[in-house]
Amino acid sequence: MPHVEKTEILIHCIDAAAENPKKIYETVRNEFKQFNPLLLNKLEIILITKTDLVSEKKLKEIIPILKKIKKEVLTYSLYNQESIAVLKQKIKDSLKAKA
Ligand SMILES: Nc1nc2c(ncn2[C@@H]2O[C@H](COP(=O)(O)OP(=O)(O)OP(=O)(O)O)[C@@H](O)[C@H]2O)c(=O)[nH]1
Ligand SMILES: [Mg+2]
Repeated sequence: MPHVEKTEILIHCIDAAAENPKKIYETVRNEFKQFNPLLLNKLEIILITKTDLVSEKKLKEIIPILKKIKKEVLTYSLYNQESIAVLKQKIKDSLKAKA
């Protein structure tokens, strides 16, 4: 069984610099659907990545676009320890809630 089918949770990473984040998100979801529609039912966290590489303005544009798709959107940067801690905690909480 492919790893993606075994995993309990999907972290859907979208580059903060993405020009069309909604389209990127939907492209991946469509690939999942074609591969195995059950993947669409899995827990999913949308994660905006590499936030240190974009302006505050860009971040303020991309967050609401993705929040429209899913209420909970997290941000991440390798250079932001707090964002990593929040992500880890969110994964733990989600898995606990699911169990
Ligand atoms: N500036 C910055 N660089 C990052 C960050 N996360 C990963 N990188 C760098 O981006 C490159 C690709 O790392 P990956 O772990 O593949 O990250 P990714 O999110 O899959 O990024 P891409 O492969 O570039 O799409 C490496 O050189 C990482 O060091 C981040 O938050 N900020
Ligand atoms: Mg990569």
